[in-house]
Amino acid sequence: MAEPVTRQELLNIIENAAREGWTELNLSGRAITELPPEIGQLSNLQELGLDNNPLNPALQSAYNAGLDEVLAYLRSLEEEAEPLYEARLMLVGEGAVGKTTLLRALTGQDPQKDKKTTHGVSIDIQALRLPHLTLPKTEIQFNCRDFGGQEVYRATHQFFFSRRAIYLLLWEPRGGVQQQGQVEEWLKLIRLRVGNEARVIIVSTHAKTGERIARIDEPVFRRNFGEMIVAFQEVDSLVDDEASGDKFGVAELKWVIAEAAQKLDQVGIDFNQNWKAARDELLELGQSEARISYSRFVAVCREHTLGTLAARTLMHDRR
Ligand SMILES: Nc1nc2c(ncn2[C@@H]2O[C@H](COP(=O)(O)OP(=O)(O)O)[C@@H](O)[C@H]2O)c(=O)[nH]1
Ligand SMILES: [Mg+2]
Repeated sequence: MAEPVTRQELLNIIENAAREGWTELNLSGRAITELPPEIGQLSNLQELGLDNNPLNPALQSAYNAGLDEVLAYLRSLEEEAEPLYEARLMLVGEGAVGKTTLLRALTGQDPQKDKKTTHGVSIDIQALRLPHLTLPKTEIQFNCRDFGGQEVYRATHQFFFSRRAIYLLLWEPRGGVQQQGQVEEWLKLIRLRVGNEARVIIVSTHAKTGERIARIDEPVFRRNFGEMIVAFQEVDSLVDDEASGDKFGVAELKWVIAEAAQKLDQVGIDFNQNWKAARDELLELGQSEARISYSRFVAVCREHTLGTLAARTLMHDRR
């Protein structure tokens, strides 16, 4: 039996085949679920063997129908792939430093209206769209997570792991001298969970209350946490800023968030639109149902013709 083939090996084979004008390509029994769209470039190809592979259902049915169908399927994948400008925005910090209020200010909601207290197990997920700073007509969508109470400590493993995240680490300058130590603890926790590639914006709230008691030593933080720290920002989520129409410091914070997100490797890479559609449907289900059963998950993936590989990445991304 032939060896399983990696995506890179497949691309190398295709490159060879293109150069040498192969008319036949046998990839039977190579543990293939998806094919790179590049196969479509093999203009001399007359026979393609894909037997005994765990092909994704869409590819399998195309294969059953013949080579033309496979090529049409691969073309459709290329057409539907679109860059995805999306990131997570994680609001972390001690209780009552202003996470919920800032999230409301960022998303243009009245900060004090029907305020829900965020303690216990709640995680508030809100969408925030910011214009891309250099690409016209492009927005970055942020899925923001505001962790209520102690939940963040318990949920750490699931919720911290993300390569497409920006962290807003909030602290309250009125809170006294222990603030510096708490900010440091949070940075350590983030580094532990995410690694040095985590991107953190340190935000002090209550900037306009005139009661700044605590200071944090920015050079020390920069020295100890290096690249992780994107910026130090100040906001007051309850005070209007005439010039921007946002709350004080929030317009600038949005700018810093957008800029940091644009630099993330995972923002703006091509994503299959079926994947995105399935993900959005699952997110929606997640709003109304506490748990989504495995069979329901599979059903949604099938409906959007996702292969097993794509479904698996989706399962991770939902966390
Ligand atoms: N003046 C002022 N009050 C704030 C600010 N941010 C939060 N607050 C108030 O501080 C309290 C705690 O805020 P909250 O957002 O619930 O904190 P969380 O526990 O971190 O989510 C609330 O009464 C808010 O109205 C701010 O920037 N300025
Ligand atoms: Mg809160």
